[in-house]
Amino acid sequence: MASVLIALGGNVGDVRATFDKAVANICGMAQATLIARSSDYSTPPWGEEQQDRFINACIEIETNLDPHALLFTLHKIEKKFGRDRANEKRWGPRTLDLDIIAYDDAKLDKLELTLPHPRLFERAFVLVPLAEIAPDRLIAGRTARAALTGLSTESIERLAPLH
Ligand code: A4P
Ligand code: MG
Repeated sequence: MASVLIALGGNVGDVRATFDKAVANICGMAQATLIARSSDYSTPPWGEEQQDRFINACIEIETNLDPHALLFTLHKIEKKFGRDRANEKRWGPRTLDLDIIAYDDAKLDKLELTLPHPRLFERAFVLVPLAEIAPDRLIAGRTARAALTGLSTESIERLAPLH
């Protein structure tokens, strides 16, 4: 079984409800066990600032799927929840974004799949939820806890559980 960290994001529709369903789908479709789930966070839009705030979260799962099969499954789930890659711009609004942050200690450097995620350490919206569930896990030789010391987290807000 591989231990995998996945970042969830979205800013279109009822994102927190989408996350609940997406996590259930990930467990079902990737034959995965949910090991940990962070709180949901309200985060300021990064990259393209003229859009609504995002909701972000992180999960840890265990799965037997290999990294490519897992990515394929995540893309299917994004599509199921209204993601339309053909009609969106980079860093723009979306219903659901599922990024693989780390897959065990795997290293891959392909356009379609880079592991660990190449932009992870620039993004407080990934690191804050990650630090809640895996603060000291070594990813590319660094930890989320240490990486966060260099980033502003001022306008990131932890949301109370829905249920
Ligand atoms: N890809 C390569 N490596 C990976 C990986 N480790 N995990 C490939 C997932 N996908 C990976 O992804 C583009 C391609 O990257 C995929 O086809 C996959 O094969 P994408 O999700 O369509 O690209 P993107 O989302 O437009 O770009 P990017 O750079 O991944 O950015 P984000 O972060 O996903 O951008 N602000 C806040 N606060 N919160 C957010 O969640 N999200 C974005 C979206 C922008 N601003 C945000 C947020
Ligand atoms: Mg993405």
